[in-house]
Amino acid sequence: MESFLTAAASVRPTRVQADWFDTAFYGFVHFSPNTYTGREWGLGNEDPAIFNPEKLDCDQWVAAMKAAGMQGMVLTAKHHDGFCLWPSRYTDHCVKSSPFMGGKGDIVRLASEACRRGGLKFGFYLSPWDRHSPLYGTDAYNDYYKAQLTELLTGYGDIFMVWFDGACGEGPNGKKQRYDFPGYIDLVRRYQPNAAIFGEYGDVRWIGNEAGSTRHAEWAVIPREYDGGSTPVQTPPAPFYTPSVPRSLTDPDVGALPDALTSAGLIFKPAEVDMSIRPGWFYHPEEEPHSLERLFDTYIRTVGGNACFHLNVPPTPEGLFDERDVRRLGELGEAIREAFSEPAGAVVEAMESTEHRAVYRLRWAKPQRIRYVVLEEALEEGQRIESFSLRSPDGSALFHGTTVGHRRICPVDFEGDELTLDIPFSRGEVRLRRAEVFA
Ligand code: FUL
Repeated sequence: MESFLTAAASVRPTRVQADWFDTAFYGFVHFSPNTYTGREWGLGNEDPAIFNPEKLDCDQWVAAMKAAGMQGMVLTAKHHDGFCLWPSRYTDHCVKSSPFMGGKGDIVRLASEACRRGGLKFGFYLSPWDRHSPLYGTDAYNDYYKAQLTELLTGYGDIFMVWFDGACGEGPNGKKQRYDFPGYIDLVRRYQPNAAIFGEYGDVRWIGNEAGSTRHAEWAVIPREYDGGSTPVQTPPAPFYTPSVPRSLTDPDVGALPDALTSAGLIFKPAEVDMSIRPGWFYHPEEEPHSLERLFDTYIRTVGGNACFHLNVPPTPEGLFDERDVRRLGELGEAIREAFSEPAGAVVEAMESTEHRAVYRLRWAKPQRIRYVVLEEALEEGQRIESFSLRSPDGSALFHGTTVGHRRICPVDFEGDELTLDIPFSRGEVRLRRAEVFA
């Protein structure tokens, strides 16, 4: 048991995963013929003639995302309808056949160039599920998909993220496809070794819902059973390994001790929270953006909950972000900047530190009202903290938390110049990267 805990405490991220974690908050852009039909899942038989974003302005997208504090953008290069936003050599079901820029346009190029100009990282989503391709459901489809993936990986500069959607429905001939994920992953590693891969076989996993819900305790170190088999296993099988425990990424206790202790071994695979600023992934004029309160709270629970936040903003049929969304993104960025603009300069002193327990004192220069405490573990050495509390000098609890990991943002309401961070149980010796308080 003790040796397994020691091994669990040292499960480490790859450099790609560590860089991805520091990207923290980035945007999603869902854009396709659905933008013109009002659907969420296109049928695959949409006429490319409907796709014509006459006022397309990717610089406007970038400016709005940057105002929110995002550091990257992931564009749906192809959604389930099979329509490609770039002029693919392998199909005519793409921008070539649309009236957009007289068939000479390339939205992947325009978006990636706008990102580079504006200082955002760029990535893409390429739906494996394709309701248009006549090859879908045959081995030839995997070749087609890989050829398209290669076009995107080699033609558009540095890619920070490739997002593989696990959705697998029927194609135009009623057949389902067996996706060659290991083959797709090989291509990403070959052409874009710095790209983080989202999906069952990738570096980053789905949190388990699309509503921005988060767990009581979020672990980046999880049983190998949640992975398709590509991620290196970093521990031996756990002491209570039980082959029959059923697991799903929607479970409430992914990676928690009962889950870890019954696994066949642990991997490092952190969670991404994907949600849309509106109810739909694609633009529907009648929908409104979510409230600032909901978005800000989601930011605190995701970026401040050992996950990354991937927030979708859908362009209108004209190719612009809706002014209502632009305004909301600006408000969100303002709220984030306001909350984290005044670090009190806390000095951290270890009062006690043993293999499984630690106590720290945080002290800052002048008494003031504190609204947030931000904690980070040195994740390159492993995720270790199981539970913690923040206490005022008189011993009263200000906040009870579980995991910390990449970052934990703790909302508090407290006036003073000192507090105690009490960690009653960690899987191994605690290593903090940062502990800071904000007025
Ligand atoms: C899902 C898709 O079916 C949705 O349309 C959307 O793209 C979401 C991000 O992933 O699997």
